[in-house]
Amino acid sequence: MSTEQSHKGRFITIEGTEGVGKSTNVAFVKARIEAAGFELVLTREPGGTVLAEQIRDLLLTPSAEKMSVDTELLLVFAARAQHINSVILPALARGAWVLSDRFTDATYAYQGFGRGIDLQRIEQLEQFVQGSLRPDLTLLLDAPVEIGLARASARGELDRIEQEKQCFFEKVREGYHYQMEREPLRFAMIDASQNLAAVKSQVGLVLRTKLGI
Ligand code: T5A
Repeated sequence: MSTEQSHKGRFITIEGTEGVGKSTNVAFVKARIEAAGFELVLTREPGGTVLAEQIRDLLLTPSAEKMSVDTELLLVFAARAQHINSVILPALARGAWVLSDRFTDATYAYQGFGRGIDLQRIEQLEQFVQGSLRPDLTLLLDAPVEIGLARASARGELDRIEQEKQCFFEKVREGYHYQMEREPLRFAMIDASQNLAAVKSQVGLVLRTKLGI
């Protein structure tokens, strides 16, 4: 299926640094969309298909061999190509809504700002892999890095990327802010440092005002 094909469903992404509460809030957003009567496909990146989940394992499992930043970037986009063609485009084409826990803004934030890869190179891959496909709405859960890292590390073992130093995640957060400034209409920023009830209430308000659900 061509990535240039227009779609009927809505494509929503949820983003943020480690442990800010993306997975926790995804369930809430899913329930709101389904209550409004739409079919919802819930997915995530890297991953979302059997092959793309195998690439996710390569990306997140610590290894004795250091992964080069270019390898990391290409693996992220390889997984995304599989995800888009097997899951996202077919769902949107039949009118379903798609909610993805992370998408390409994560690549700008982690590989661009975090690893220092030229943003133009990411733009080229974005165009190549996605064509015109972009999210309709991106919920950016934003909180000081130390809050999210404390929540994530309370869960136990850290994956390859979670093992990075705090300064890496500060750059990632800066990358998300940069993306939001570039496309303020697509983004809605949520203060994820609040308690969960307050975060959900802010997310609910965004869904009402931006999507009418
Ligand atoms: N990646 C991904 C790239 O480098 N490039 C890319 O292009 C893409 C797509 C993916 C990794 O891959 C990288 C980024 C990531 O490092 P992931 O699993 O999607 O990994 O990302 P993580 O951030 O690692 O996911 P987490 O599960 O750690 O974080 P979440 O989903 O943000 O947090 P969540 O919901 O699991 O919550 C963490 C804990 O906090 C509690 C929850 O109950 C949970 O225990 N919590 C709260 N506690 C208090 N107050 C609140 N408001 C709370 N919200 C949640």
